[in-house]
Amino acid sequence: MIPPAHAPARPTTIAEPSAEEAGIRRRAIRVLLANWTGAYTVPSRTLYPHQWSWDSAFIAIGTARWSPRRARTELLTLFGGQWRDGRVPHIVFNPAVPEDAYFPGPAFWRATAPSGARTSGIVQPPVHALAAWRVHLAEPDRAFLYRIYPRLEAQHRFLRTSRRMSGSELASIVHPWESGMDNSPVWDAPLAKVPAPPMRERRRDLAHVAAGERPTDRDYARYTAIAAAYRDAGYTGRTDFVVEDPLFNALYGAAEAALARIAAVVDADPAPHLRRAEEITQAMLERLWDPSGGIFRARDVRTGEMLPEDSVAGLVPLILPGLPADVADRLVATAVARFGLKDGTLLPSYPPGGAAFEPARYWRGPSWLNTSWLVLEGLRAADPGLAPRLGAQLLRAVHEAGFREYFNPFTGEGHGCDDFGWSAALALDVLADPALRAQYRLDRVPAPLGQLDQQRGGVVEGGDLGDQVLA
Ligand code: 2M8
Repeated sequence: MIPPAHAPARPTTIAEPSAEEAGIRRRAIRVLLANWTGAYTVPSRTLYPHQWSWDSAFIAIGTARWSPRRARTELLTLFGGQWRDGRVPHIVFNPAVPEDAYFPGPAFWRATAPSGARTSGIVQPPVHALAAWRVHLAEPDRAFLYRIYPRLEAQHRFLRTSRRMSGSELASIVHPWESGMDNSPVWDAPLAKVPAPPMRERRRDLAHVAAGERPTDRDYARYTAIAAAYRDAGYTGRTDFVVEDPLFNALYGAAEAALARIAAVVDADPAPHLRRAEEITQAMLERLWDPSGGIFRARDVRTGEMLPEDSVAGLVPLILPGLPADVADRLVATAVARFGLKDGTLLPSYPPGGAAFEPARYWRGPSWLNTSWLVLEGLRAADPGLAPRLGAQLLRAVHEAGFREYFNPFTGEGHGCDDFGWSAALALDVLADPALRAQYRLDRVPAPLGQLDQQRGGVVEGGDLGDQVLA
């Protein structure tokens, strides 16, 4: 029967998405469909027209919420660009895209994987085992795990054998691009020592995004110089930039824990993965934990010194398995005090009180969905009451500004490119969790809990968030 036009909206419970949430979901899937190439998803049709390593992992996590088959394909395609030494390059190039669409393209990197794919020669944070496990949870598929497990193991073997540069259990990165947080103020000190002759090549990013929202020319000249030197050394050894980064290593540890789960399904031995996860957590506590600051910091392996600046990367170890409770508590306190976690603002990539803070420039202050999502995942264990607040903020950002690449943490204004892959994907993952949606609904209605049910057509039945979540 068609309801009369004046009929009140059908009451919904939290188990069912509201019209607004269904709209976010529909628009997110539309972005992922538009960025899908047939075998993987580009981060952006304009700014990043190839396959990026950690983007694909985040995109797989969100894609698993509506098409687990595509999510599996996404990851397996990425591993199609894996090198013989196990490294997973940070970009696998699309041969159909012209060389001048992105700099530095395949002609700069001059690297080809055994599969014949043209690739870069550096890596990105190893979030892939975690992604593979989440994809499996969305739709259990042992055959997929059997295929991807040896590839994930090889990826980690590369980090263990080629990137243990300080002698600790931690992996070093040899380029700021390997951190994923390219122009973070944390890299200013080590980068300042890198000689940077002016670039001869033309930057392509500025054709798509305003210069004030991207790294400076000086930073780009340094990125190019470090990458060229690493390439010319045959993609081995150290560069002028060698750093142990807390985000990279937190994901490395969390990924070992995920590998243990995967190993158990594919009849392999989980024990070595569990042991390594513990060793990485231990090494992070010994080398990167700053007890006076209550945050993890990067260490410059060339000088042996901890770097003076910190960033949201220092909070990501909340996802580490076996993190001592007192350390987790300190991290939460830092997230609240210096990153405004409780303020109803987005989680910035760099603390707003820091001297280098810029709310709209790339990794120097804006909020990104992937780092916020990682902190949210960590909060689930460390402070389950705060996790929904962050989830609600993510949803508000994409609802109000669209699936932008990054957001002003105070105003929510969107920056960088539009229709950005992981922003759409991770919003889908957040939407799939009733507890996070419940908080989003509460935040949307500025009224005391008791009044909410009348105002929102019966969304809240008992006035107790816990009841709804269980509904
Ligand atoms: C950004 O990095 C690339 C270089 O890898 C660039 O600026 O051209 C970063 O935000 C990185 O984390 C991300 O993976 C990549 C694609 O989204 O863009």
